Amino acid sequence: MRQNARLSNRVNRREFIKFAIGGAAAITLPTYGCSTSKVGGISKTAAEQPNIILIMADDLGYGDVGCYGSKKIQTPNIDALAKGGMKFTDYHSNCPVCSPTRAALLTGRYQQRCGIEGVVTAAKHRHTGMALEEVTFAEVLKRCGYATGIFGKWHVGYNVEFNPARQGFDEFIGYVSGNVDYHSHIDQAGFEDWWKNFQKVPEEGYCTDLITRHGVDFIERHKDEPFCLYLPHEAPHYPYQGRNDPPERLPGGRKGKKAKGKEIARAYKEMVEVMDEGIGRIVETVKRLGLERKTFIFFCSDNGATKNGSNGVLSGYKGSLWEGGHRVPAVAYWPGRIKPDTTTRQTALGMDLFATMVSIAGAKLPVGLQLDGLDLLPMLVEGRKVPKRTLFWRYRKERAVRKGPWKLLVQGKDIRLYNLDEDLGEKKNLTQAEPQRLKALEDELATWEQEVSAGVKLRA
Ligand SMILES: [Ca+2]
Repeated sequence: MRQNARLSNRVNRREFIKFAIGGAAAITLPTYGCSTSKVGGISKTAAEQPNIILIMADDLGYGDVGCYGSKKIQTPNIDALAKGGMKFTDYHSNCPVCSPTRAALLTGRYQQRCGIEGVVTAAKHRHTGMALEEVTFAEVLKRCGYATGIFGKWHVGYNVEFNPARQGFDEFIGYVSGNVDYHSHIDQAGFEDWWKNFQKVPEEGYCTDLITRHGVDFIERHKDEPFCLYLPHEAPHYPYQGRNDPPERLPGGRKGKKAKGKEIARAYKEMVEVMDEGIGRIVETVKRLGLERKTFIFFCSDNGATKNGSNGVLSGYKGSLWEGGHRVPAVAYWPGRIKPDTTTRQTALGMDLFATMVSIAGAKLPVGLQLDGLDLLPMLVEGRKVPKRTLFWRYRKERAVRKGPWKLLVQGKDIRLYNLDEDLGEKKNLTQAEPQRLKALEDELATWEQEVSAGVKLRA
């Protein structure tokens, strides 16, 4: 390893060595490993490396979960994780839509740095995706001895060249597009989209149940070694289909029955509840195998709900930078490490999970890699405050900046300033009352935009 490598936003490609995988094209893995130093108060030896399970819902809103106040939807298993762990009230996805949130989650950096600023669409099968030189948490954990698996939605690259198996995941079963029919697994553009690593391998079953089943199987097979399981669920993203509903998308481009009106509300509730049931099965598996105290479980959503779901008291929906677009449910669970039944008001973002997982594993980052996200472990296990910072969102013509309780929201020519401690619903615009604060946040935004966009070619 070149210890004197120049620090750069991107890891220099010469830092990588080539590995062959299953006869397929070579993949690249960075040359780094594990640390035995104490991180977050935890001493890491290979035998003691905690397992990591990251479960993410798709389009689940701030008001769609029982412990976040939903009266319509029952989520006893997510609620139990919150009861036994920590519930976040100020956790955010990095973007109000799918692909950019996932790029940030996977890389621990603002998605703007890798050019995934919009949805990687299946519509035209555009040959876009997250570049392989981007370092994912799976690559870092794999190099540190972890078995890595992803079961569910990928959505940061449609083509095989962008497959999760080329981004550090030993095992991938699921779909690469933004959504599939829950039964036929046909994507929005009419293509079958159910993969086992590099191959399309059809599998019968309801999407949510398959994701759970493969997750349980992965835990059982890897119970004797450290593992990192990433379960990006489809629920409750459309198409709105319960377990016993007919397929909407049929082979040959034929159309089946599509849910409308009250059927959508009924299906939506069922979709969340089946996912919750699956989360219960994952937790039950961890307990049954005696892994509960050495397994960190994190649950979150990838963006806010659409109008078919609930964002609780928040304004706005998926696709906007109102709080409802990106403030989402999140729960961390780790018996013996995270104090039960706690609620944190600390602000956290999806991109923080990379640094947090690295810390939990005692892994080393490749030389030159600079994460934007922060390690949340000291906050999770020791109750420390997350260091003060300014956070940024950018999606289409919208920008948002958070600093403490203050939020700058720019939507085209509309500029608003809110104090979220006093006004979570973003009703009272304070731009007139706080001109200096407004100017300072605008300046920070301009600096950030310049910094993240330097040298980045937009891919999506
Ligand atoms: Ca989504």
